[in-house]
Amino acid sequence: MPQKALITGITGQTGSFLAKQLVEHGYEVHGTTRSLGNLPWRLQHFGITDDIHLHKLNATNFSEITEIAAHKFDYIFHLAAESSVASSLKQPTKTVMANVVQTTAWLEAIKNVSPECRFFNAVSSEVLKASEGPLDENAPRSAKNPYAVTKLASMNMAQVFRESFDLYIVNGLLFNHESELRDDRFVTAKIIRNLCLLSKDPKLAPFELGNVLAERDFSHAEDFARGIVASLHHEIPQDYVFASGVLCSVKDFFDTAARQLGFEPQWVGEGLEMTCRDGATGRALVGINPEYYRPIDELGKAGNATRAHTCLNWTPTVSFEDMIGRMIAYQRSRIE
Ligand code: GDR
Repeated sequence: MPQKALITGITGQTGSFLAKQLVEHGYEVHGTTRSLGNLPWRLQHFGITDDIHLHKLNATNFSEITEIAAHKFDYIFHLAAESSVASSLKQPTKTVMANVVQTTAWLEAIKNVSPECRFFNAVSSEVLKASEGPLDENAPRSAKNPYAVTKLASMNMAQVFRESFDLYIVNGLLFNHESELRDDRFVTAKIIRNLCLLSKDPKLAPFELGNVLAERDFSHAEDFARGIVASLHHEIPQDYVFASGVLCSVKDFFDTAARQLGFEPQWVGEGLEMTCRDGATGRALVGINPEYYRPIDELGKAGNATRAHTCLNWTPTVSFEDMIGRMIAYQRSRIE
């Protein structure tokens, strides 16, 4: 009998990489989606749409969640969420429903109808407090935006269920994870898409970013998907940081991508007056728009994934440059 796995949020970036890996490993893979009408383009990209059992789910409907959990999966990977910090600032109540109420409903459902199921809960580096040095699972907590508040609550809830009801539950403290399948609500995909468009059309006007001095710890989502699978196969359920350990500013990400596309990025000005031109042609590539700034944007958080290295034998394999190269190649293939 193949092992049965359910991925909530299977049509998203990380859900799709996870689905691909589980299909390749011979699992029977199920997934939830808001609408069966929407084409799951990421699953199509991997050519695995026919291998997936899709379940339509209204994520705040507790009885629908219980019905799906009653299929008695061996593993549930709970990734479905409002995952954009910017969107959470615009729609905090919706974010609470998607991230706290939904997660609690899944936890309650597995406790009631499938207590043997191993459950992964996707949490975020946004719940960790910035401080000197890379942050591990024991780093102090902090939540500076609605998204972070909801992820902290969902992590606390998952820990309470693990300890109170003896369930196998893992929280993954995921630092930024990007890929060719990222959508451009997120800064890396926005940069790649716009630079590719600029490189194709010499007359195109520059685009706009927010705080380019913000720093993040970027990895490839495919590497995280591997770690997430491994995290449910350890002998004890515990929480894991997944991260590269390397800090990089949005500006550094932009510069690396621009160079790979043949531009010579040269920045001038400060704060809202910052702009970047191509040194070879003098053409403006990007400017700053305060609309994209966050009210609070914590700087300098890198992750320490030692526990994942030690307990799961997990190491990232896709380098920063290769990740950007893959994003560019994919984006170019879509716009050419
Ligand atoms: P983040 O990702 O909030 O870190 O959450 P995002 O790509 O949205 O922002 C990263 C940094 O870039 C700065 N920034 C901009 N961001 C966006 N979206 N658009 C812009 O134009 C722009 N200009 C500058 C932001 O201020 C920020 O500092 C991601 C998500 O995947 C979460 O779900 C996940 O939990 C965390 O990473 C870890």
